[in-house]
Order: sequence, then C-alpha cells, then structure tokens
Amino acid sequence: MDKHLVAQTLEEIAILLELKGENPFKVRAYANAARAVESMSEDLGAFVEAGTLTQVQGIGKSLAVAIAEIWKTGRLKFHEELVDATPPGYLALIRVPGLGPAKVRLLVAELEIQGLEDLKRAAEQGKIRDLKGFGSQSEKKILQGIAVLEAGAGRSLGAEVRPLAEDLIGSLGKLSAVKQAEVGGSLRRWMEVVKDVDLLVATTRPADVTKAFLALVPSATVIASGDTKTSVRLPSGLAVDLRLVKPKEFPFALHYFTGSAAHNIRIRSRALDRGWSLNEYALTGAKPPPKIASEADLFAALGLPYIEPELREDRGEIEAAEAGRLPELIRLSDLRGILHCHTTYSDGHDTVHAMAEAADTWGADYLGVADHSMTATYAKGVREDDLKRQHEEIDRWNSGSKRLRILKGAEVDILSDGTLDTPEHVLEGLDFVIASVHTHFAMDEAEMTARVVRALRNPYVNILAHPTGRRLLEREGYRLRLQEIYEVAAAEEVAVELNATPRRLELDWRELRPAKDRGVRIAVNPDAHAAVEYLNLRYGIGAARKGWLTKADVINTLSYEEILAFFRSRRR
Ligand code: DGT
Ligand code: CA
Ligand code: ZN
Repeated sequence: MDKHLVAQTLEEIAILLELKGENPFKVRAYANAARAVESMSEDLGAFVEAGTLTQVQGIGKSLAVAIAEIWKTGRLKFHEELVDATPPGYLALIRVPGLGPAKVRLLVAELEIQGLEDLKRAAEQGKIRDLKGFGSQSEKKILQGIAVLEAGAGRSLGAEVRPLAEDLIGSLGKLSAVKQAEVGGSLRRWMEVVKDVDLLVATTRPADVTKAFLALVPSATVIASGDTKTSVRLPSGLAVDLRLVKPKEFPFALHYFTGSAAHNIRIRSRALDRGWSLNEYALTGAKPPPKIASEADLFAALGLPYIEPELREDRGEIEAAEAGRLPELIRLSDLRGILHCHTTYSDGHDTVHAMAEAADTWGADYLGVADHSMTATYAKGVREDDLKRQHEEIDRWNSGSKRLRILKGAEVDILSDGTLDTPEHVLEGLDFVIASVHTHFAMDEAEMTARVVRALRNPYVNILAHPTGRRLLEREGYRLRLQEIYEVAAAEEVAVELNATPRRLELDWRELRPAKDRGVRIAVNPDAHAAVEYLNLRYGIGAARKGWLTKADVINTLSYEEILAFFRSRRR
C-alpha cells in the first residue's frame, strides 16, 4: 500500500462530507489527516503495525482506525458508504473551477443537475443565472470551467503524481527480483502535465514483480496484466503502466519509454543512418553494435553525449548535442536564495520566523519575504503599519546570530493602468519589489502588454511574477505580447519569474529559451504560502531545466551580496 493513496481516500472523504453539509470540524479532521499522511517523512506502514498512528500530529483516534483499515485492505467502508450515498455526478460537479460544495448542493436541489452534461445544458439554456448567488457571469464561468475540464480530461499535474510514482519505483527497486527501476514517460521528462505514470523495471522474474506491484496498489482496477506489462487505474482515475523488461533490454526500453516520441523518432533515424535498427528492446544490425549497458552508452553509440531527459523534446537538443553545445542545466543545489514568500502578515500560513528557520534548514543563504500589498484585499494585503512591524521583526532576525539573511520585499499589484498599488515611500523602504497582475485579466493583448511594460519601467520593480497568470488545467493565461515583455525586462534589468507553484509553473518552460535569448534573467520562486512549499522549488527547477536554463540564467543562484547589488542597481 502507498501512503499517497491513503491520503487521497481521506481527502475524498473530506470533500464528500463537505458536499453533504456535514460539520466543518469533521471535514477539517479528514482534510488535515490527509495532509498529515501526505507529508509524513516516516514509514506510514510502521506506524500502522505498531498501532502508534495517534502520535502523528493531525491524526486522532478514529482517524487512526480508518487509516489502518485503508492500509491493510486498500479500502474503507465509511468511504464506500459515503460514495454510495452521494448523488451521482456530485463529485464531477465539484471539480468544475469555481463551484464549491454550497453551489453544487444548490444546483442539484434547484435544477436537479446530476453531472457535467446536465450542468452544461442548464448553463447554455440560461437557467443558472437566476439562482441565488449566481449570475450571467457565473454561468459563463461555469461553461469555461467545463471546457477546461473537458480539455484536461484524464490529465494530471506532474507535481501531483510524482511523489506517488517515485514511491512506487522506490518500493519496486527494493525487491530482490528487480535489477533496475525507473520512472519513465513525460514524468521523467518533467512535463508540467502528464497523462499517466510509466514505470519501468528490469527483471528476470516478471510474475513476482507484478504480484508485488499489485500489492502496492490494492485499490486499483487492473486493466491488463501480463509478463511484459501491467496497466492499472487508481481510484483517482490516474493510470499507471508498469513495463517489465529483461536486464539487457533496460537501457533501450528506458530510452524508448522516456520519449518524447518526437525525440525517439530522431534517435531511431540516427541509428538507421549508421546501419542499425533501434527499437525498445535492442540495437541490432549486420555490423555488430557496441555493448550497451546504459542510456549513456546508447547515446555514445550514436555519436552523442548523454542528453538529459528534460531536454528530450526534439527542440534542438540533438543538434546541440552533436555540436557539443548542450547547456549545463541548473540544479536545485545551485539555488542560494528563496524569493517570493508569503507570511502570516498576508495570506501565508507561517510566521516570518518560521519561514526563516525553515529556509535556513533548507540551506538557503537568504529569504525574500514578499507579502501582498494593500490593495490585494483578496489576499489579506499588508497595511503600512503592519509592514513596519514586519521590518522590525526582520531587522531583529538579521542582527541575530543566524547565517540566513532576510530581504524585505513585497508582492505589489500592477493596477490596470500599469501603475503600482503601493506608494513610493513604501517601495523605498524595501530591498526588492515583485510586481504582478492579480486583477482585470480580461484586457486585450495590446492593453495588457502596455500595462505590464509600464510596470517594468518602474524603477522600483525587480521581478515580474507569474507573467501570464495561467493556472494549469484550470485557465489559460491572459494575452500578452511576450516578446515585447522580454525586450523591456532585459533592458530594464527586471527579472522574470518562473513561478514554481505546480499549478502555475510559468513562464512556461517553452518560453524560457526565447526569454533568455533576449537577455532576460529568471527568478525561480516557490511563491510559498507555507514553509513546506519550499518543496515547490524542485518543480521549478524541473521546468527550468526543461527550458535549458543554466545556473547563470537564474538570479537566485547569486550570493546575498550579489543579489542585493542586482536589486539596488535599478534604483540608481
Ligand atoms: P503522456 O503520457 O501523454 O503524458 O506523455 P508520454 O511521453 O509519457 O507518452 P506515453 O505514455 O504515451 O508513452 C511513453 C513514451 O513511449 C513516449 O514518451 C515515447 C514512447 N512512445 C509511445 N508511443 C510512441 C510512438 O508511437 N513512437 C515512438 N517513437 N515512441 C513512442
Ligand atoms: Ca506517459
Ligand atoms: Zn501572486
């Protein structure tokens, strides 16, 4: 059994209880327990066996019993009863962006809506706008939400499925029957959105491995299972494919099933040019190919240096490899500072002190605190006197014995005319300023571009945050002439953010090279609203590597002194 599946079941119970209109404390208990299980660093199974689950923060007595039941049987009777008692379609409705439990209950009660199709019809026929709490605008939003769901159907955020995939591969790798085990597919290439999970194992005992795999995902539906491949679907809808190959086939299979398909086609034709034939199991031909024991050997046989999985998109990596001009990709360990973090002064969950302690433990040299500014009432923006108190707190920390320095920053709103929402005398007191668009998304491309350009020219602005406002699988970004943004950002020496929140991950990795080619520097920022969200940086670095970024392209690889100088140089 895998802890992520336990967490998913608990999370779903929280949603089902909320839909039922249950006591909010009960709802929160399940949601908290789901989070506790998800973020546990110890082995959940050991706690279950020892009967010590209640020692884990966030898990009470009855939840401990529930978790043990899921762990041991792969299911939970209470969960199944809830699913049975929930009108069909409820769970689909709650996934529509903007629809919370209260709205779903109302739609069902008033319009007898039972699923997405009913909802779509009702919205198209204009039946929703007259309900209490809805309007023609929300009707439009519902239709957009359904379209997004339809487009993203069956796809998941990479970050959401990666922990599960890595844990599964870790468990498989420990089996004595397994020689090698890797995650493949789009997940290994660090795509931001993935269709499924591809796992790859080298073994001479496929039946044993298959049996062990199925025991790890007891609640899954088995779609197909044989000696070379087992496909399952998890209760969440996520498909997982396990491929089993012989040890000598592993390098070929790993390369093939990592993809992308476009990259594979290029590599296969390279093999053909050399008189060989390449497939997922072997390199063969009249002229005997060299011995291949790894992916690196395979690339070498084809006259290429090793190409990192993130780059395998046929976007120039083969040409660059051939010319010896592959970038030395940035690593997580290159980051020296963490910028763009929220605290309890605005909508963050942790105090300045807690964020700083955690950043210090993480290994950062500096932390850039950047709470929302005043007009951001949607995010509890900080008032001026509160900001003063925050600065006193920061000064106290900085004069203490800790190695980590805290930078005073703010995330200020770019108003619709391109001015900032924060007065100059406040900006003056900050070490750095992040500017972002959080309102009035529905501008045309020219207006939005002019708005952002004006903000970039403001001498206090240092970083343009989440430049297009997209939410993966939820909404497209607003329209913006990015080329123009790059030119101005480069000239003004304003960094552009690669926001590492899994649902944002933008600038999109496909845009990083065009930006960098124009001279734009990038800030890989966690946009953390809690210290645990420093983990986002891993996903940010995945996207940065996918976008060919090196250490030199990213400002928060600079030392504390260097980044301060970078921020200050703009104001002169
Ligand atoms: P996904 O699942 O849509 O997020 O993306 P992938 O890349 O994981 O695609 P998937 O799971 O369909 O297949 C895994 C890999 O197998 C893919 O990256 C490359 C390889 N592959 C699959 N189909 C083909 C194909 O028709 N031709 C070639 N050359 N490779 C393929
Ligand atoms: Ca895949
Ligand atoms: Zn923001």
